[in-house]
Amino acid sequence: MDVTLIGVPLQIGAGRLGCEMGPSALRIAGLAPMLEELGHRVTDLGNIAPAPFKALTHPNPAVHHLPETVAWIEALSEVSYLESAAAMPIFLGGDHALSAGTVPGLARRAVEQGRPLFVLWLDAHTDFHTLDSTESGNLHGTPVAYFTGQPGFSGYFPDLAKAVDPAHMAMIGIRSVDPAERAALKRTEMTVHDMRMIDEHGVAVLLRSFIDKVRAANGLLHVSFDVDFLDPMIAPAVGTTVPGGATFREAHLVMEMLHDSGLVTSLDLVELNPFLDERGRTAILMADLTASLMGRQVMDRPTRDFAGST
Ligand code: 4U7
Ligand code: MN
Ligand code: MN
Ligand code: MN
Repeated sequence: MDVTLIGVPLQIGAGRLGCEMGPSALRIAGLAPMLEELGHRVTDLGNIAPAPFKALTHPNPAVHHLPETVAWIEALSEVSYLESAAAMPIFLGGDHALSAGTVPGLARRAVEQGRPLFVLWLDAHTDFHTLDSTESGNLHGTPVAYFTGQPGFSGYFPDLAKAVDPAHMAMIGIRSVDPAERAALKRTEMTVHDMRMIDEHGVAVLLRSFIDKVRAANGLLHVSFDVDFLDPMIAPAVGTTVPGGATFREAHLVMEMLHDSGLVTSLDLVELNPFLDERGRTAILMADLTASLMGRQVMDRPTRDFAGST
């Protein structure tokens, strides 16, 4: 497969600085050689920069870095639209506000290809705040509300060519939802699998039903992977740690099943804050998980597993 790496040194969407170093850490962890070893052709485009800023203020006084974030979203949606034409883009974040740019560009690409865009959101959080509802004002908590077309972004964030249908999304790993997000999500058809769902059913059951849905619709599948999906014991390099996250094997299984589905067409790796890491272990884990998504496996898979299913 042709893979394009795109560094997004964006950090102002988060509450603490450091995600700017994320793209470097993922590169130093050896992401490109790992993917080449799996037989992919990898092109690293280097880091992108934001569009020029325009002055912009919002009545919610908590909101910060709005003009800068809008400038990143503008640049990113163009890059994701262009780079998804012929290759699989992997966006090396950078905080999660970057998905407010990558996803709308991919949605525009999907329209052109006449296929629906599906989004798998791997995160402790639902990132479903509007500019009005956010209390922290950290815009990495808003991308999903924006790209699914919730009200309140018009005149601030760029107009969407096409909103993502909430019914085409699944969230897995959720364990921190603010009251305003919870209320707004209830009004949508979004599939939200919290950690309890993983505990009760196992992550494979939840993911398989989503994969089946994407396949049945002949959809494109974007995966947005927030480091805090993982348990902080194995992935400390994140500013927004929430205990009780996905284990090492749960996360690898998600990636392995996604690989076998053959449906993933783009990926965000977000929220890595190398300033908070322990000797690069979180960066290396993110690179290893990406390798699993791109085909690395422990043993070759038989066509049928022992339970008889393919
Ligand atoms: B991330 C939060 F209040 N909801 O709005 C907020 F809990 O991209 C967290 O998922 C947002 O890491 C986390 O600040 C955004 C908070
Ligand atoms: Mn997030
Ligand atoms: Mn998160
Ligand atoms: Mn976070």
